[in-house]
Amino acid sequence: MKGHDPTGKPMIVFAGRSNVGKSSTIRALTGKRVRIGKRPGSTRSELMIDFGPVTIVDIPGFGYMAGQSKTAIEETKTNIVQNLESWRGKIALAVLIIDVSLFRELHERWSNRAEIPIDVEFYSFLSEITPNVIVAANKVDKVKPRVLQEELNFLQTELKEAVQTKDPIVVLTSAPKKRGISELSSLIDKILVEQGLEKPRWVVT
Ligand SMILES: Nc1nc2c(ncn2[C@@H]2O[C@H](COP(=O)(O)OP(=O)(O)OP(=O)(O)O)[C@@H](O)[C@H]2O)c(=O)[nH]1
Ligand SMILES: [Mg+2]
Repeated sequence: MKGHDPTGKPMIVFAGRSNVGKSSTIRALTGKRVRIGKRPGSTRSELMIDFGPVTIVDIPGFGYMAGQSKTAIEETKTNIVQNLESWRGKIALAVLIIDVSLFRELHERWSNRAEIPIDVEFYSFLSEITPNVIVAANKVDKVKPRVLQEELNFLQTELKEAVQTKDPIVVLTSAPKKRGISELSSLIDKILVEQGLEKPRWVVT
């Protein structure tokens, strides 16, 4: 099934670093028992989920994966980028999942090495593929409430700096606790309707 969409329906792609909760978020939205794992690299190739009027695509995480060599990790990333490019015309929207409890720490680590943080790089890339990108700042349950606003501001500032032509759409989520999931599904629906597309039946509304 890799890289091949059997349905031809509009795609909603879920992308993000390994272990941020892409599969968990899809499960919370759709009730489909997609594979979830404790270790990064649980989803090894694109999974196409036929979901009513749309195809939901669970994309493998990029970045670190347990038990994988650096070369293999690089190859996975190249593969993801190529697949997304080849689906360009079919993607109705992209959901970028970010682990908000780790974002600042990872961001600082990459910036200190004079590299573009991978979450931000991917946000720019997805924004080139589609004008419709939603960022789900997931694992919000792991962030201390008193620093949450600060972390969110930091994330929004970094995203805005990366793609200056529009304000980022960010929704705070916790997939296992189902927090923010109905907000996320409403945002997705809004974007689908704007494009004249049909809304799927989410399990959480
Ligand atoms: N605390 C907390 N844990 C979460 C949240 N979302 C996912 N997890 C946990 O994070 C781990 C990874 O979840 P997955 O949904 O498999 O993540 P993924 O992004 O699909 O991972 P890969 O397929 O490996 O790239 C699992 O142990 C989940 O239970 C969240 O919002 N809060
Ligand atoms: Mg996964």
